Amino acid sequence: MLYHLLFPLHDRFSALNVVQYITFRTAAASLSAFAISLVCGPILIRKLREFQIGQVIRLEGPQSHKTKAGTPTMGGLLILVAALTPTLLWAKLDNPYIWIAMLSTTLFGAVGFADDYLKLTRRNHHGLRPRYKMGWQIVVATAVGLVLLYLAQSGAYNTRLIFPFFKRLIPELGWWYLPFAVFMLVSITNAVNFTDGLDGLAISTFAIAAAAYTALAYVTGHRMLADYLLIVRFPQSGELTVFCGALVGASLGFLWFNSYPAEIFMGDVGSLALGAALGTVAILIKQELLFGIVGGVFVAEALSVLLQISYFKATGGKRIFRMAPLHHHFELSGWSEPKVITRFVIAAILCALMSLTTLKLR
Ligand code: 57M
Repeated sequence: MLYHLLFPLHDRFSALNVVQYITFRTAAASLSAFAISLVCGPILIRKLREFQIGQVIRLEGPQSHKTKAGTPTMGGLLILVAALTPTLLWAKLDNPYIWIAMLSTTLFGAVGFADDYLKLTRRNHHGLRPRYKMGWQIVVATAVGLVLLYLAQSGAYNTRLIFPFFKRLIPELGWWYLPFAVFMLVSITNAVNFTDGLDGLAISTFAIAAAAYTALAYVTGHRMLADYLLIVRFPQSGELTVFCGALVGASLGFLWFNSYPAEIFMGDVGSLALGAALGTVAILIKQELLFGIVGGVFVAEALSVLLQISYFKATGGKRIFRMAPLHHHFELSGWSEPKVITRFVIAAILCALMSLTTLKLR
């Protein structure tokens, strides 16, 4: 919004010229998001405690989690406000990608909010029935996919699939892109959701992935860099750099309070929204499969669940891991919670760096 208000004045006030640069607006969005988090965080925590909106701990979980009962949850509301407000302030609002990213994030967050609300009112960890929770995620993801197909018809998007490392392998999926996009969006969202099981684990690994996508969005939208790196370029996708910058700032701000020992949990309203934000950006900048590297920690967490459940069913009750997702396995192997988190963050940083090197290794 500020771009549309301030840039027209740059003839009279030359300093305002700076608002035309994505880099400036991304930095401003990131800092604004961080500031909003730090100011609003304590207020929200106080309010959540006042209304006793606290986490119900699952009985079958690790014993060490029992002390977390009652921790204020639904902190994802803070993340959403801290990320969307700066995006509305600093991004060009005539860019359809910005609106797709914000709406997808908000609608997945709404599904998570409904789940959190039901858990709180029922005072147990059963929120939305799994079929409804998954069903609504598929409905929202399908809506996003249909909008992308519509944009593809007008040339503002394309339904090709980009493979990391293989610059000439870019098959046209056509209508098949719809189920692919739905699968990607729902899978990434649930992978982030599974990861949110230790203090600061999901938000810190998310911040690292969002930082990588900030760089990827900038390069994808930058004429010279995209051509030099032979990346499928959409001028519109560059503006997503501002949205990603806001996500990074909001994540670091939430991590301020969610770091061990957590004063607040994000809840499903946060984990589903963050997963959708990452998945939507990955799809919009045509770096869908690269998420396998950028979000390597999320992929490992989700795979550990799939392997654990499949093996459990196949062997009539045996387990591969002490407990899934993966972070619980290491917890039950004797690693302290901060040690699990720190080592997962190190892995996330390595994944993000590797993902950026793939731009050149093609
Ligand atoms: C998301 N939610 C946390 C918090 C957070 C199929 C199965 C793998 C599903 C999975 C599951 O239920 N995942 C849901 C994980 C929960 O966190 C809340 O949920 C929100 C995110 N959705 O914001 O509100 C607990 O995680 C801990 N936590 C922290 N710090 C944080 O900053 O300590 C969360 C955030 C919180 C708190 O204890 O209560 C969760 O774990 O439920 N199930 C599991 O993850 C369970 N695994 C399991 O059952 N494994 C089985 C099979 C099914 C694979 C097995 O290994 O055989 C584990 N999680 C828990 N208890 N809590 C184990 C049982």
